[in-house]
Amino acid sequence: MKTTRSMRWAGEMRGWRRSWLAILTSALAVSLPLSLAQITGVTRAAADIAPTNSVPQLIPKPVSMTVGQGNFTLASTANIVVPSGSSAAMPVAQDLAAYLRPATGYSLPVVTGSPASGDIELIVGDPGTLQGDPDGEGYQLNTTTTGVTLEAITPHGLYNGIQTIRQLLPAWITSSSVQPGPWTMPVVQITDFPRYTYRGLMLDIARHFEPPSAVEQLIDQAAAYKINTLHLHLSDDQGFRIVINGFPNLTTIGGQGSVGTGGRTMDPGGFWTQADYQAVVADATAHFMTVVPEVDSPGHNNAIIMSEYNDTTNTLLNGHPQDINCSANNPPMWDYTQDVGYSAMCPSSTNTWAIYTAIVDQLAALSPGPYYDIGGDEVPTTLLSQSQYASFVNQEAGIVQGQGKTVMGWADIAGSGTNLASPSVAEYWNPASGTATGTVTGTEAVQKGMKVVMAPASHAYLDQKYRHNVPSTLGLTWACGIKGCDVDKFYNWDPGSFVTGVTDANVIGVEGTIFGETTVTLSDVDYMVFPRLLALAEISWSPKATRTSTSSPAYTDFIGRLAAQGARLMANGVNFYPSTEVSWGLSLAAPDLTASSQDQVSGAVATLAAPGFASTAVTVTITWGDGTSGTGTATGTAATGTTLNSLYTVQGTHTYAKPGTYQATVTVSASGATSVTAHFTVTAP
Ligand code: TNX
Repeated sequence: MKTTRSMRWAGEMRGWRRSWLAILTSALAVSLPLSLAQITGVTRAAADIAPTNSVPQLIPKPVSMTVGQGNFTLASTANIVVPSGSSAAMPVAQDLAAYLRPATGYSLPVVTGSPASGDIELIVGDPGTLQGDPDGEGYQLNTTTTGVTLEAITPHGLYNGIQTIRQLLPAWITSSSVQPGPWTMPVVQITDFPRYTYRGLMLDIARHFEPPSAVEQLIDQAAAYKINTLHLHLSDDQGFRIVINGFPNLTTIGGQGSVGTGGRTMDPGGFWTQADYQAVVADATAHFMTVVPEVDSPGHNNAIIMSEYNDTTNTLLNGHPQDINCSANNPPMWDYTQDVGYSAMCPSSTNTWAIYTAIVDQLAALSPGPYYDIGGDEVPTTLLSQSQYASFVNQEAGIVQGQGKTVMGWADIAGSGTNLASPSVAEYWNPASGTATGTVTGTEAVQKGMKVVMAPASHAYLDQKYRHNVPSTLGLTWACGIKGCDVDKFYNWDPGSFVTGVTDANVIGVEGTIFGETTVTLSDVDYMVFPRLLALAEISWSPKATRTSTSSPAYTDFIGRLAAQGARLMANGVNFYPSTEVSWGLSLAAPDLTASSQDQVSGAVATLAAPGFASTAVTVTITWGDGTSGTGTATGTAATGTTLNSLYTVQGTHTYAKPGTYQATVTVSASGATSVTAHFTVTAP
């Protein structure tokens, strides 16, 4: 059976008023204590009169940010400094250096001692500003024209802070190849910490297999937005993806296929060795991300049933493993479609428990995080009665707790008869809100004292289409209907009041889920995940705001900041959907050039990020610094299907009349976007 899822100062001030106010504001900026300037959260202390500094386009939005005058410029001579005796900051200092070296090309040595002018200092200590921080994930970041100081109570806090440093730098800092810079950051003071402890991304490698390398890329992409949990859906009806010692069939048989797409009955499968899993966990840990393993039960496990149904010689089973099968089909059969709700394992079978005990014990041992997820979704009462279902959940919960882990599962596990309580976690996935019928799993969880992760499908399911038939080849429609779920749906809701009775007293966080029925490659996954994950990252990190309509100031502000993230994602090689809700910003990187011996420039002068724009939709003007100017062209690969357009190469041709050093500029404009200009020096020999 298939379950139904159903002003800035407004206008420009007159010149005289502006300069009069500028004098007053700069006087105030000097004399005002920081705390006063911070009262309104994000403020622009004197920034309106310092045209070099606009408000940094950060996601998630920090708790408090004061923008000052002037910039810090990261120079090739900079060090990343950790105070002597503060080894706790060292790994994160190394992370920062590793993030900044490729695009800057600087050596950025990580040293201990005292910072000199131009250095970035990382301190594990108490900056005294993080009282509201729930778990030591916050940080205090101060940049001046001469240095950067990042201080946090824990290394995790520092790690969150270095993600902010990256976003304060130009978009090209995310590039893996050397870019021209200059690497300036505005003078700011940021006090920041998360609203919620759990900020997750769930990836389904069961419906379509993904190799560890793809998952590691996704980890890096998500960590940049302070996501701290990777929930791995390791098994479902169509595939079982991790080796379990003692049950080789689980992967040799259970891992052989994936959901069929594009007219195929079955796509290729695959599985991870335990060493693969450990490497992914280690990579996640290095990104301060916790892995939550999930092997779904007692339903969504046709792959397990198909693997073990005939495993009569396995000494860990009793010779009659057919009794594990409580599915709609007996004997069971493969179904590589998107069907759900037809499989279940029988709670009364000792073989069921031999299999699940091995799975839980081994995955718990391989996973350092606090949670083990038992799944628990979508088992129709035609397969297991509610009491059979509850007895299954209770028995497996005992195994999980016996391994020292906290039970997590889809909120179905809060149903009648299960004896779960705090700190067990129910993940709320129903799209229903308020007091609608479907919200019962949320209120049941609260009645049991369970903690709740909010993932309402209509606002957090990254596998749903953006718009009607967009994209045409990826995504499902059950949660978002024909209209789809674009960025606004992901942003305009509040986790602490979505379900009546499920409040911030219960909610520990938010999770975006990318179920894998239609997504085959990492590129597919990225296209569905980005940019919507950024909305969830902000909802789960930033302070509560009024996010209830597409015209709310919070949404308008978010969309503006999101526009600036496009170039950042592109430079980082992240595929994403260029939502039409966003006026994506253009970004240019123009290195200095040396002309040919004939004083000629011909070919590439800049790289352009223009998300969602055809190369023919941009206009390029180049002033060559010798009193002449001309047009240029943008070349590259156009967007196709679910692949964003490439970064474009901006080309120009010019011959200088005589040798010299010329200060040139390249300007790109496109309809609906703010023009961008980059400066470069041409040496004509
Ligand atoms: C519901 S949400 C499911 C998954 C599907 C997903 C598709 C939940 C707990 N179960 O089995 O893959 O919808 O969007």
